[in-house]
Amino acid sequence: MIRDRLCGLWRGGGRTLRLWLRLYWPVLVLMLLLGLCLMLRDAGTVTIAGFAVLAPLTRTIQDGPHSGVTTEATLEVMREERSPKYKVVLPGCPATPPGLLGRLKVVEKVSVSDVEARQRVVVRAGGRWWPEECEARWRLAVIVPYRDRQHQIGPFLNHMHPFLQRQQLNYSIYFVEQAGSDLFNRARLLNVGFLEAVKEGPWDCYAFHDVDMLPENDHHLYHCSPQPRHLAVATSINNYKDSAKLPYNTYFGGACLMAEAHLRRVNGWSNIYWGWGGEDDDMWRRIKFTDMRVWRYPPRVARYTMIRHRPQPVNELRYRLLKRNTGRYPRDGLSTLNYTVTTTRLPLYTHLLAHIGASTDPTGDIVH
Ligand code: BGN
Repeated sequence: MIRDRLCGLWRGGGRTLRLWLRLYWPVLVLMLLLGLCLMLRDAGTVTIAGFAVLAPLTRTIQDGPHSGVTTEATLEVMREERSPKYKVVLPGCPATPPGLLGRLKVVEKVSVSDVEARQRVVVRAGGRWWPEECEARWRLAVIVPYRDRQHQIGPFLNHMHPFLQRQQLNYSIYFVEQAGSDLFNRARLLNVGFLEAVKEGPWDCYAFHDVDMLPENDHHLYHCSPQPRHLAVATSINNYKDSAKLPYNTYFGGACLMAEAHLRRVNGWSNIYWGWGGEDDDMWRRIKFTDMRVWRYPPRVARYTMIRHRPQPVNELRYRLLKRNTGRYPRDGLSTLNYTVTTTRLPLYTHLLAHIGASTDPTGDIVH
């Protein structure tokens, strides 16, 4: 009898369970799925954006805009984002950035602290920035050599940060200041900037940019090109004449853009040009000599304002050095440069104070 009762209860319970299951099975399935997702998330394989993440489309931070970056301010963010719990799914940025303005106004008088007030919230320490809404197409290091031009740093940052941001680049700005009072050696400073930036790379390309050259049109994209690119094609100082049409059509000064491979191929810039002039012409010849070609965008987009300043002492030796430059490049450039540098991360740029030797010091100055 007891057995019959127990069997009845069991059968009754079975009916209730079946009824319950028939009514609530979707809830059960959902709970099971939820549990599974939580387990996978803890194992580091499920990402943001809900469940609909396809494994082949995910890119870890190691490949993303923060890769290889070591600025102190970003270290904490990187540590957090590099943790295996996170993967970021971002679409690639469009080939033509959507927020470009076209013609721009250059503001020639603005202090660094004014720019900081506006840009500090978006730019990371050391002048680092990348778009949050998409994966940048290009990583760019902007290298700016200077000395005694403090008043031009404000206008440069004021112009270039928003310019590069509208172009959705993953970039950093390095100012390389020459220590001491010797003649200015722009090319050595560019080499120093390159070698220091490489350590924080990888960067796809490098803009070698004078502090007084400001682009007037943001359709002039600072995207890498298959060949070295001259940027400052039509400048205010030349009445915006197309440098390709000037009698002196090998002009490569003001600003240019090169990939790491381009620069390594020519062994960087020559170290032996002290004082104004000639080092950019030397680079033009290196490019030609190593079978590359200089590309330029049309002058209506590649327009630059040059902020006026006192002229620098010229390099009287430049014609002689240029005459002898053929074939010298393997013995004069990145491979022969000696320098020391002090690095400071400022809110809107990385400052490199470079000791690059003296013009009388023959280090690296092989002039055959
Ligand atoms: C050139 C200089 C360049 C300089 C431009 C600026 C020389 C060497 C002799 C050809 N070159 O004349 O270094 O960037 O002017 O306009 O002086």
